[in-house]
Amino acid sequence: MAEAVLNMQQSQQPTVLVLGTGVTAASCARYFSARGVAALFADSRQQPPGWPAVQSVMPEACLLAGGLPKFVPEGIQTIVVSPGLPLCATLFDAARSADVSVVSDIDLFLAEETGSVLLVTGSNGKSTVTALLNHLLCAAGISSVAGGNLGTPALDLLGESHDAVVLELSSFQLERSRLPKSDIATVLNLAVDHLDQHGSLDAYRNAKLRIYECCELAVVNRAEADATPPSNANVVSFGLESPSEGHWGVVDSCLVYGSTVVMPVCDIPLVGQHNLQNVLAACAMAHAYGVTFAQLREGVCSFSALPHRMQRVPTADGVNWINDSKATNEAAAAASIRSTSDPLILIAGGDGKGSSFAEVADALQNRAAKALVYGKDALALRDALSPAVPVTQVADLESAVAAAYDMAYSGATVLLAPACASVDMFSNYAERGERFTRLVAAKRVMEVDK
Ligand code: UMA
Ligand code: ADP
Repeated sequence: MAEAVLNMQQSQQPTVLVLGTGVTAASCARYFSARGVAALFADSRQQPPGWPAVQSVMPEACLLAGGLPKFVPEGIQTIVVSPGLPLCATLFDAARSADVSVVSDIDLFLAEETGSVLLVTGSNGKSTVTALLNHLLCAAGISSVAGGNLGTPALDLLGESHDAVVLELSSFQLERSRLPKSDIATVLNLAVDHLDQHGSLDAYRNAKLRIYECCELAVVNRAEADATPPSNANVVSFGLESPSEGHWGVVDSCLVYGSTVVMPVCDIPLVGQHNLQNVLAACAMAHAYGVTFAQLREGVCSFSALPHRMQRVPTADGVNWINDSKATNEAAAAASIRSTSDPLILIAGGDGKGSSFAEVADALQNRAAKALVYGKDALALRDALSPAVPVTQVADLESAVAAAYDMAYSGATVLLAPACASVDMFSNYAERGERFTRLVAAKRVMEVDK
């Protein structure tokens, strides 16, 4: 139970309780203060790091810190749940009995958004597809904005003028939302992730599939038998093989829509088969929205990969150093490993979120590869990968880069694809990727000095 109420200055009785004090909570603070509604905030931590940012928007707001309430505080009519905190059954039961609505920031957003809504979820490729789709729409002259799990919280997009909005949604945002209504929605793929929080693959899948419950058009990956929409949904599919008319695929190294050739695969400026799937998904959604084939071609060719996704780190040593810090689960790392060539040195490590790393081991089978592992789940990684390749356990990312530098020679690839979250040693994947890039750059300076 919450121990402290900080700031007793609030003059207006709060009618909204926001659970969490992170980026989502700050966007809620902006949303409610713009509407003259007072909110109360709660966080399980004694001194939540995001509270000052929330307070700067709503200086009079109160915080219940050090625990989440088990009962609905007096006067509260709505509870907004942030994606990152555990679902509190006792509070939600109490809310139901008291007729208090429990919503997500996505519910609040969708209730007010007047433009077209395109939703993207999946285990991997969400950010790439969200950014690419937004780029395709903008390049075709459609005023579009993007956000959600990718950067800008959904509520902060409401103020911006636009015709379409592309939202990346996580399983947590979908699980906490009531009715994720949209014009076009996709589940890109399903792989093992976040088992530590969802409890089972079924629960994780069910959360993701909610995106199809109320969409006008479902864009479906033909290779994902477990990610199908309801039988009455309108469907456009994509896949890496030849498609039937009205669907997306690949024929003779060209990206096609039915029997229409849209562009050669070699013109796509993104690395790997996984990115080809991402391009197909984004094209399927943009085309369904009205973007022409010529506009799609132009848009795809002018798109640059997001940072920390298969990003080359320039060096003079002839070694191909790649920062794929955003590969935060085993399926992502496996996809990246498969898009590199031998000889390969893989750097992996961090918090494995309960995964077995079997897919990473599978991707390394029969490769001229070695692995360097570090972090919270280094032992589990070592045990899983050592039947496939020689594995060396090191203390941290710095030691991993130093060891890779000693092992690698011209023509080799060193791939940071951690297959893990970064939270055991870094604030986030971006900090991890930046550290890697800096460490590699420092080695380059040593090389020049030699
Ligand atoms: N926390 C507590 N106690 C609380 C509340 C939160 O300990 O009472 C901790 C949790 O460990 C959690 C962290 O605080 O991990 C942040 O939780 P939050 O709900 O306040 O998160 P926000 O800052 O609002 O950011 C969230 C998304 N974060 C998560 O879902 C963990 C951001 O996605 C998203 O950009 C933002 O909303 C805007 O929509 C980040 C992410 O890592 C990038 N997402 C995961 C992923 O992509 O795999 C799902
Ligand atoms: P997300 O937002 O879902 O984490 P990103 O677009 O940021 O997805 O990509 C994260 C990582 O996932 C990439 O660095 C790559 O390793 C992997 N990845 C990207 N797209 C796919 C895909 N379609 N299938 C499998 N893995 C992918």
